[in-house]
Amino acid sequence: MTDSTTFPADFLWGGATAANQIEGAYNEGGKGLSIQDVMPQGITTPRTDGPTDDNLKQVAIDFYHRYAEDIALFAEMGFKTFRFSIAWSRIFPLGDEAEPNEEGLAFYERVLDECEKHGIEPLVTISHYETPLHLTDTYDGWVNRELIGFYEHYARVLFARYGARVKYWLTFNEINSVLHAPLLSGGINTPKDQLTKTDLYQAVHNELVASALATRAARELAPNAQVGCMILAMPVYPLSPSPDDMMASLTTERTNLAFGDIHVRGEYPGYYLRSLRDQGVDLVITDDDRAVLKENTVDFVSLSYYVSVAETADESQRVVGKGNIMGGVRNPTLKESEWGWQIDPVGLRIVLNQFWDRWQKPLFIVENGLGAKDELVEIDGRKTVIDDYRIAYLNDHLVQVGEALTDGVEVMGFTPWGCIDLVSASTAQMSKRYGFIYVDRYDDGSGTLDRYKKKSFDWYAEVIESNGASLTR
Ligand code: BGP
Repeated sequence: MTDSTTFPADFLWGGATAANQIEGAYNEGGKGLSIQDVMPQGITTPRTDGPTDDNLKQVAIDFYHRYAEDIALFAEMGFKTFRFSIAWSRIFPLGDEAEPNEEGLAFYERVLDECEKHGIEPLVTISHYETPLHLTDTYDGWVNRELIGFYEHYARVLFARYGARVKYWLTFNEINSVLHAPLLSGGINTPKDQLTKTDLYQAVHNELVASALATRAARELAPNAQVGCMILAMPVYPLSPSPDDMMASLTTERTNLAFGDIHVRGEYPGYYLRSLRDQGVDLVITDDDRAVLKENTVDFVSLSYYVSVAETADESQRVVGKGNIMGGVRNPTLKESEWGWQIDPVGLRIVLNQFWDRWQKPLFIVENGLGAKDELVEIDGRKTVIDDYRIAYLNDHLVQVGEALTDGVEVMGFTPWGCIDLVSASTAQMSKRYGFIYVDRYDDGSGTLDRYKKKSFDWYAEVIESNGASLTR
């Protein structure tokens, strides 16, 4: 039991998704292709030339046609907020057009109607791993400065159209992941092993400037909006107490923290500039860029959290494990999921405290959860999944959120990832399930797409209803 006052009364309980992983309808409604249409196996294989039939995301869970039913189920759980992304290529099929696609804009209007009907506050990601393919093929994605203008134009269209209805916006999903997954995160066509460090860090810079320009546009077009950055959070522990291991863990951790530092403080930290110099990276940064970054910092910091990692300066001890987009050195004290992601609830408290101490900005946990294999069973004539493992995972992480709140950290809300089963980002599987709602679809593309409530559905409804008081310590 947490104290009934642990979670603030306006805590935003909800769930999170991304367009490419739920919508399907990849070529309907005037939508253009995105990078996801050439990544049928996620980041596990090189991209294809064009769309292929083995790509589960072409149909995904058919949210494009079933959004009303799904949002009603979220409302039944008591969601206060729902995180979804807008598919850039639904609004600008190529990405570089002047005029948006009205059918795409109308679709998200209908999604917002359903949210409003149920009193659910939308939380919108502007770019979640779905760069229009044309921008990748023609411009090499974010390596090219021209993307800044295309993105700003896209963001302006969104703020003008939805600004009065959407309060919470995230500019780029897991912006720091571009260092590790350049195509997925930065729409960069040049294969990672051929990409120069200068091009990679120029892409990072271009995204950061675009994020600041979107923040400026929101202030102008949607004055009630709050704009947040989104960081893939991954605390890094020294593998041993040696100072060299501590320094190595700090250096690795700073590759993530830099993104928050720049979004919150509006300038490049000294350690980041040093690391660029050490790598021989020479960036094009204009005076205008510097001013834009400085003047348009974020209102809040959002984060995904799944795993912590370890780090060591001793090469002979570097046993690298798996993890969210980027892995790290395995921590021998932790257990791991079926996909090898190490499970560390206390790490969430650590990262929340660290971010709060560092930035003093409200924090929003917009992803967390356990990807696991589920078995659909029939109990009393009703199909369900007894997902006690998922309940335990989320319970333990939420208890740590409660601890962080008690530590004085300001946390705005919690939207666990894949509140309804969806296609995984890294491996593009259906069998890696996160949801409270089971979707009848399988890795071979078969399935009825019917929805079933898992045991965790009722559990989460009770957590929300009791504002966290029902959690088990
Ligand atoms: C994050 C992404 C999500 C999501 C999640 C789980 O990196 O923002 O899009 O999918 O991780 O990862 P996966 O789907 O690979 O299990």
